[in-house]
Amino acid sequence: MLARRLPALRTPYARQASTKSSLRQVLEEVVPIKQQRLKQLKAEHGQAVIGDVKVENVLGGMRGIKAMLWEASVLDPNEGIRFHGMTIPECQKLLPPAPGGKEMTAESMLWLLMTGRVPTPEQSRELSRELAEKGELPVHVQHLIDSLPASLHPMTQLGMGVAALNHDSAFQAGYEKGIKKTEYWTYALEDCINLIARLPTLAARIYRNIYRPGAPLASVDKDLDLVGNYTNMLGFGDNKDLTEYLRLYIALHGDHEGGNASAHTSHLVGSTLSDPFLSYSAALFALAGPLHGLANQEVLRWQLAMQEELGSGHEVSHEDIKAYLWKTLKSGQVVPGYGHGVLRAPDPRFLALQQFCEARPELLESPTIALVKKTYEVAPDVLKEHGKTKNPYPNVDATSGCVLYHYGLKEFKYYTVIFGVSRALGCLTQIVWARALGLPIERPKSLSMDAIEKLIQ
Ligand code: CMX
Repeated sequence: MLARRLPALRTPYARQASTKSSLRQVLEEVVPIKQQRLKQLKAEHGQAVIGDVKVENVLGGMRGIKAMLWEASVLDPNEGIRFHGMTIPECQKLLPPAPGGKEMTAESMLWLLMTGRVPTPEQSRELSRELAEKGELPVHVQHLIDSLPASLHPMTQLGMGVAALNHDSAFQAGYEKGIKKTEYWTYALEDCINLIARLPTLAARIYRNIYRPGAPLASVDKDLDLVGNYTNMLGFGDNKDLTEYLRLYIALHGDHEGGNASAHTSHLVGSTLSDPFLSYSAALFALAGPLHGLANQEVLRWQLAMQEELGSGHEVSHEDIKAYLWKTLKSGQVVPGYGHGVLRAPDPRFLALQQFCEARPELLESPTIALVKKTYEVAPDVLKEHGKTKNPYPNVDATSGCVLYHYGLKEFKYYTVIFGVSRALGCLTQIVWARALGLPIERPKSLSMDAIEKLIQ
């Protein structure tokens, strides 16, 4: 049995603290353990069968095919996401918040995703300091972003900015110099940390240029955490509730296993040894699709149109919302924020964000937040009756935007950019591990209809 043969290697280390102060030092401890574990898995169980492939899987967007190694998180259809085995409530309890705050920080989540260990408050703060020190945007990227028209979608601008950051890629420079395979991950880590550090600065510059042209842009404050700086640069630094909300949102949205379109894209592109900037830039363009990350923008557009037609969430009846849902479905559109490729129950990320609202009476007074809540009370039954979607329950996007809207961040075309800042945590963690574990270039087999029919015969 696998469990008996690999006892030492299978010990979960998620709750063990480490005395090392930097992320790199802890990774230097953890990487050889996982490398050994992978070697053993390959040698002893390389031929074990863990699933089969039906024609419907091939025709159905590869749903259900177990085809990728992704260490940081695993998604259970009913229970939702676990990060190195930890649920969202466990992360909320155990991951250190920013000084003076209550919600886990992006740095704490990044530390957990990368190392599998819960950081101490000092480790998390040390990482905040490192990110803040590396947070300034190179001048050529500032010029590039400033030259773009405000009418260009913020996600296009973000993807372009991230790609242009590869000008300073340590991985690319190292590869050209001929670094050894065993060293790849350390160069990838340097790029990933630089990218995570610069994403808020880049994302805030895009926001300022499009929505607040001419407004001053705060510089990175070395004493703030990543999200504290991001909110500050967006011009909302005085709003402690919004900062806390964004900390929670960015941490819990940081990873959702590997098969989703953006995560899979960054992994695929990274597998060609394209550097982390180019790999994540590609992921952002997958995130920009309305069936994936753009859904948070679409949810708010849809909710506001409903509010315009039916009235505030406090006044509208369940019957009216039902009729509105049917109108959407009958016009051939999807109900944004509902359904999921893997989940078959309400998304625990949605529930955690709803709990954030429940704890703040002023949020419950918001007509839009009330409408989201009332929609949740009727939409699953309508979707069940409609009978198409395999998951009639809300995903995280059903609620994420309405809180931003309430706090005054009303430009919903920008919301996917915030998702993009968040998802870097998981995608870039995977890039570091893919290089540390020496994972090969991805190359699944495709088939024509002729070839499939021949196989069936
Ligand atoms: N409203 C109406 N119809 C829906 C639906 C929804 N919310 N969700 C799924 N369906 C339909 C699908 O369009 C599909 O119809 P067809 O057979 O006519 O093509 C059918 O139900 C079966 O789809 P499924 O297997 O349940 O769902 P998929 O895995 O194919 O797609 C997802 C998953 C998320 C793209 C889909 O549920 C959807 O479009 N939801 C709305 C958009 C959304 O909220 N996206 C955000 C997801 C979270 C994220 O990735 O960030």
